[in-house]
Amino acid sequence: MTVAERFWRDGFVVLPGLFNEAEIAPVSDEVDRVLRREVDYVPERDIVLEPGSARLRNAFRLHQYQPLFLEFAGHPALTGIVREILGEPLRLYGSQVFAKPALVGSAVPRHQDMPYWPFAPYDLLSAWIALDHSTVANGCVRFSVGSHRLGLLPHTASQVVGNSLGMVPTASVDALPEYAAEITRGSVVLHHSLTVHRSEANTSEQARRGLVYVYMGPRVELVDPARLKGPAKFPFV
Ligand SMILES: O=C(O)CCC(=O)C(=O)O
Repeated sequence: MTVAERFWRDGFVVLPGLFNEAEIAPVSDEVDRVLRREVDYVPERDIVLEPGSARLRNAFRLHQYQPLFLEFAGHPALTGIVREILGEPLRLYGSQVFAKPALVGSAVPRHQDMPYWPFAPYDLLSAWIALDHSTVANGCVRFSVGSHRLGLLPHTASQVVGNSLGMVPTASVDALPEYAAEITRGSVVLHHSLTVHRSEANTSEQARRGLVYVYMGPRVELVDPARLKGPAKFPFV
């Protein structure tokens, strides 16, 4: 079964060791500079802190501010597989860090990504790139297997800073198995825009940084510009 076939069967697919250390290190080091507030190119509106902490939880739209992040989004090892899944031309919608710092990293409520996004149709996917080994202990992302087939599900305000939407409890999702994606640094998980996922708090001593790129398939159009945060620029990758 091909990677694309597994993606469409389960709604996600793990790509173990997609990037080696030499490939991941420059972008990982730059993420660290963002997290340590050593760079001034990320505007405050694109930064979210962990509740009650000075540690960063999220940094959004990084490819719009630092060319390194845009360049890495076009890495052929990744875009080659994303093209097989979504087709081409491929455009980049988003880039963000889910930092999940040691001890204070907060949980991400169960959600689909699509309710956040002003596009149609649903041909978008996220590439979650592990910058640390990601384990159950430090709050790896968990995917409801096959949930992308359930269509758009009801969401409501979550009260979680950085993740404003959470899914309304839904029996059809509860009935599905959940896969905890324990992956090593440099590995990637691709998930569909309708795949239900979540992560638990990081109570461990190990950080769990994830860099996420969102890719748009060829048919995707902006249908609700008022809901777009940032410019309506979606670079080809
Ligand atoms: O990194 C996490 O814990 C959550 C990731 C997520 O929600 C996403 O990539 O859409």
